[in-house]
Amino acid sequence: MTDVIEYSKQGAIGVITIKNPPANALSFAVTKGIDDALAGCLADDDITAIVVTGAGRMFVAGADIREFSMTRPDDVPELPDVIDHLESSPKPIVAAMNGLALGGGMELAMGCHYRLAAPTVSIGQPEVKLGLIPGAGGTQRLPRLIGVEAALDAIVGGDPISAKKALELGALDEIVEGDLVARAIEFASTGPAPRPTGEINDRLGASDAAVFEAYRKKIARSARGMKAPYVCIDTVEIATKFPIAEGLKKERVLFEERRASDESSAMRYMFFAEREAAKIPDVPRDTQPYDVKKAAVIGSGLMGGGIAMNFANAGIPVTILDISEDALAAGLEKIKGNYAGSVSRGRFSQDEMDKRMALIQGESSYDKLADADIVIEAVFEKMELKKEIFAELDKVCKPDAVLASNTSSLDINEIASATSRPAQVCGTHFFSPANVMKLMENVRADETSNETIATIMGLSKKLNKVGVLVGVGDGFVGNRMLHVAARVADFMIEEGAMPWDVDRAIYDFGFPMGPFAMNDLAGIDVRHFIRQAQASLYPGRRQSLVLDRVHALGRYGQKTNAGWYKYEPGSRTPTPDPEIEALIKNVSAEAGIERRDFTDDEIRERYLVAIINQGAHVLDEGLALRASDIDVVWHYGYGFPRYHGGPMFYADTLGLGKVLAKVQELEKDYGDWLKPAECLKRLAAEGKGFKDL
Ligand code: T1G
Repeated sequence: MTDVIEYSKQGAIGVITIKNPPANALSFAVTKGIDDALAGCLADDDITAIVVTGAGRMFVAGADIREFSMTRPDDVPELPDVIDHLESSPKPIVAAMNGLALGGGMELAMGCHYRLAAPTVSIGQPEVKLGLIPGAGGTQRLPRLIGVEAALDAIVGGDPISAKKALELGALDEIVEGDLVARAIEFASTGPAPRPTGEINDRLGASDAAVFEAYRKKIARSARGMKAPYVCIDTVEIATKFPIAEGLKKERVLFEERRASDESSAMRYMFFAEREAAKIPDVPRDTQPYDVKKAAVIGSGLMGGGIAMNFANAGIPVTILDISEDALAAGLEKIKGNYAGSVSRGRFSQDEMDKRMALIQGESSYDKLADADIVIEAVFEKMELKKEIFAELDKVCKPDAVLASNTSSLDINEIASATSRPAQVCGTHFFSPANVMKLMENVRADETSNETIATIMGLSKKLNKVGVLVGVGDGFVGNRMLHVAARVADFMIEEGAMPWDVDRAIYDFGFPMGPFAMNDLAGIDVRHFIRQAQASLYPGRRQSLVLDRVHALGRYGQKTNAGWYKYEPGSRTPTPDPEIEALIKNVSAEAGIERRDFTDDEIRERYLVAIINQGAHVLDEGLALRASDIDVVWHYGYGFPRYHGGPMFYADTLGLGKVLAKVQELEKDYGDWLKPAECLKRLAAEGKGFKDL
């Protein structure tokens, strides 16, 4: 017995319990402990059968991702070998799956001969979300249990499967209400014959190349830029072509290749980065947050409606306040339309929609907000208007209500000054569309209390968002960086590229869309308004000429069927527009700029380096706690491709010396927009990366 593996004898049944909180990850110690306990059971003539289970809320959440970059000690067997030892045991082995069985955890369960599970269990092979493939038999045994099609869905998609569905598919033998281990012992005591999963071939079906080819086509869009999803398909196909022993060998080779890939190191980094973001060094984990049982949103526009939907989706009653009855009615109608769309797409039932709609109340008078635990203001970006609203909220809301602003860049300290409760004032910057995008930039103002911070960070999780704590500064973190990169994109089209050239290059890097298509979606008028507000912040710097000209034509983007692109009425498909091309060329000529060609690589490099350098400035100014927080912001706020990590991780892979040299080159063209950040210069000089901060 070790401190991570508990062993006990229940009559003639050996019970091996994994106790490695918080996730029962298969660390080196756990892997060795299971193998040693199994060997003990096989050597003990009194033991006729074995039960393997987990302590706590999980069975096993997978191999220990933290150890992937470590060297396995000589006395620790490889996980696939331990699973082979289980499978080839002459004594029957029953997995008593008390909780989540993911990755190596599901592979461990499939090495057992039978699988009994609690009703709350989910199983899955989420390795693909780490840029991996299952590496301990999952691609070879799961198809044998549940068939090729279901196995492809599980392994290529990586999503969990409920116990009920897993039982239907054949991955489980029984769902046990009540005492799971007792039932597993009883089942094992009946002396079932060992049933090696690898020898079950009747569900595999013939190897039909067309099935796999079709699956490769099916994932082309979602797997763009990635390799792991395709290698998952290849390895499941191997299961249909080779006996288990050979298939396992081939799987292992392909797994090691994935584990060594940049794609996987980036995705493993992001797994921990988003968990790290939830940890605020000077806010103890046991800080008591305010209870959020009732919410309110001020403003029933696109953002206010989207924010309100998040609360309803989480089962929290929410009041939307708008002093305009018409705006309120329109806002509620928009929410209803959004939910109806989800119902028509089969995402949830009409009954579920009705439940969520019932949680949303429209009101026009502030006194209805007296019992709200949190109020999120989501009105137009005018400081005076926001201060009036916060002063009113301060009067009507209960003393411990949290008052948050959804502002995308305004000074939360100034907003807080309009209240008598600055400790309970903060920012909660949702990204549009607020009911879809997962990022919440939670803004800590000078006097925001630990309790308020704990409340909004906990609320992010409750709303199924990824919360990142940021400081007060123009654009906070994400937009602070985007604004510079967007200007560099503007300058490049004034110097020779076209919007569709820039968008192609940035799309090919892995973003869901390029900056100009994104601007057409969010609205050129919005960006133009922000630019005007910012003009005083950056005196003397080069300004984008072309944006003003497009805005002056009333081309605001999709909302006007014309922006940087043109759009057929009702269509969201951007089409390059000769009118824009002519306008841009005129702007260049008027500015005396001699246009030149840009390669896609040069466009990508300039755009990304602008993001990276501004991220370094954000760190210098203390607006983000860590470089990895910036990466989380960029993945969840702007779709930075996870297989490149985030801008700061990606910069480290390029080498900061190279990045700094490019920044210094661009500084010649773009002045202070590309002034090298202090931490970038320091790290580059020391031969270090942002990970060393
Ligand atoms: N390895 C190491 N640490 C892990 C871990 C893992 N597999 N899973 C969770 N943790 C830590 C996590 O970092 C956090 O730590 C704490 O546990 C609670 O996690 C051979 C090669 C299981 C759905 O991809 O998806 O098996 O921050 O905050 O929200 O083929 O954790 O408290 O210090 O996320 O309730 C495959 C990864 C691995 C599953 C629970 N398995 N984990 O979510 O808690 S590769 C996975 C998750 C593999 C085999 C291959 C989630 C969860 P800390 P949490 P949660």
